[in-house]
Amino acid sequence: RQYNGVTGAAPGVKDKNDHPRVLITGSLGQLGTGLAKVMRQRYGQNNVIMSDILKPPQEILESGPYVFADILDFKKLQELIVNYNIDWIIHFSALLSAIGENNVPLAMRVNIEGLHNVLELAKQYRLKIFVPSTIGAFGPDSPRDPTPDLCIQRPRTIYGVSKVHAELMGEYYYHKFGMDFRSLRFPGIISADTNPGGGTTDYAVKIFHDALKSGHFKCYLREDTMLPMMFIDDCLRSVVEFMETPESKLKMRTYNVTAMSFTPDEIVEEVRKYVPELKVTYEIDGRQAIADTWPKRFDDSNARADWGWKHTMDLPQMCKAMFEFLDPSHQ
Ligand code: AKB
Repeated sequence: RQYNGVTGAAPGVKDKNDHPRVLITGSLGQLGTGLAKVMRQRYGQNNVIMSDILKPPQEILESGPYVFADILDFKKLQELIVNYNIDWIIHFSALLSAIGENNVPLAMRVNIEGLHNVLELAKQYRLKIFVPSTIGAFGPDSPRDPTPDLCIQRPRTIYGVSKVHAELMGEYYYHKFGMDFRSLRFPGIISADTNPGGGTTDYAVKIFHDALKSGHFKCYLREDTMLPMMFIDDCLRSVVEFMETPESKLKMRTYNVTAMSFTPDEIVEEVRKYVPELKVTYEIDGRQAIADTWPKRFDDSNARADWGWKHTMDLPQMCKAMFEFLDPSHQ
């Protein structure tokens, strides 16, 4: 078995966990397309069903099963779970931190009602369920450097509130009904082949596109704003490894995971190694107030100790991978 350069079967996977049938909601977002690819290589092309409310590009249609699914339509989801004989749900549908603030009623419907639908279905059909959480589930009252798994969580965005709700609801269903709920709190994710949509950490992806397209990076966060980050391959691997970890190893249901922390200043310095003439201007907007309440550094020691989480990419390696993908002439 091999994915993203990692070989070897995960420990302790048997029967339906060996080739689970997986439904991914919100699969056309930043994480879903890549995760479907990784999981299809691992569990079989037709065992991973991508879903979303958008018309997919041709290459997605050709890559394996893709279906329309609105997370707010309980019956439709039920039908998919039965018809495709689903074992696991990966629930990616959500409005992120910045966009959520611009449409709070929609964020509440998608992030909270949508979650209620998948939790109830996971309970009814005894599915294993993964719901990502985020550094945004912490707030100004949380310790920020570093932020441990268990501490005060009083986020100030609807996205953060909905993710604390998801963590608590999932853990409640686990304790009450024995549902196999799992969640990882992700930092900002940096990807080359997909774009983030509406987050506070998006600048760390935008810098690469701006550097290559116009040579002028307009940054909406202050140059000294430190946030935790991770390269997409590490993120996708964390989901697979976490989902395959035997229950007996898990001491918690929600874990922090991270790879690095940096500021706009630090990533600019690294990007200038590839694009020395890069011009940078700072035009601070409302996302600064969000970032100012988030962790600067993330303590993921429990994930490392309990189920062997290990990142592989730091800031220089991540930048190298981004340029290699976006502009092969930089190799
Ligand atoms: C966001 O910025 O909203 C997301 C996140 C850190 O959860 N990327």
